[in-house]
Amino acid sequence: MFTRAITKKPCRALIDGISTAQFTESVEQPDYELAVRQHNKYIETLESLGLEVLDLEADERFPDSCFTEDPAVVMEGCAVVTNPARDSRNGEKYEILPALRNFYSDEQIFCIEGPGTMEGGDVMLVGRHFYVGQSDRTNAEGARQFNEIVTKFGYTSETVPVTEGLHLKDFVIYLENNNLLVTETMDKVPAFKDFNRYIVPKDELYAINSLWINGTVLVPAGYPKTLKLIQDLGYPTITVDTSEFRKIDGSLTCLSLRF
Ligand code: CIR
Repeated sequence: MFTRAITKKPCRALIDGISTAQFTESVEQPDYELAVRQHNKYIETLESLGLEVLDLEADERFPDSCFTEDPAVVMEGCAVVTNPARDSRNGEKYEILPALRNFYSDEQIFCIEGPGTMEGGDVMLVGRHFYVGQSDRTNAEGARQFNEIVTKFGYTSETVPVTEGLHLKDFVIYLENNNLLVTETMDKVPAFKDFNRYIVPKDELYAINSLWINGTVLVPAGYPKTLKLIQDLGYPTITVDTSEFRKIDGSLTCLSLRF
């Protein structure tokens, strides 16, 4: 169960966020005002599911800083400040640290150091086991340091390759109850063989990144097949419009740290 989340308001510089347009037909700039409205709605949704949300002030120096999932990984008893791989995002690690200090003591906070890189979008927790995607953003050294840290707190971790785009959780997501939403590629990854795996159709790739919060699943608006798939698994669902974040490769989990 989650009781808290950390989010950060989108800044005006959001329109210059990094984009590979992996979820859109063409490169498009987000509409700032609409992004702010969607962000507020996202927070309201988390609150409606019982979470207390710390919403940090916007920071114009970092266009992608509303994606608080990436500069840290949080868990019971420990928080890891990552070392985001892109120059335009790396400084976000210094900004997330004071926010983490509200909830974790100095003995519970650790940092991934260069040459290790990591972003939270590559880290998926199942029970007390982490799957760490090795991607353009998270390298083997980052995953090694992470493993060393979390094992001290009773967690385990293993790496899985990310070959399809940005982050691990764009291609596989855990919905508790042993259920995974996957791409066809992730469906074949040996590490996931013992899960109930549900392949999301290619034209709804973006909806893999749905978000389990205390029994309910948040699903991005506009993906009817995946919505039905999740509902047929028995979950109550809430659709959330994230169209402006999608334009810069951002999805539901990216917008918060949950613990
Ligand atoms: C980036 O490229 O870093 C941002 N535009 C999107 C980050 C999305 N974060 C995530 O999937 N955890």
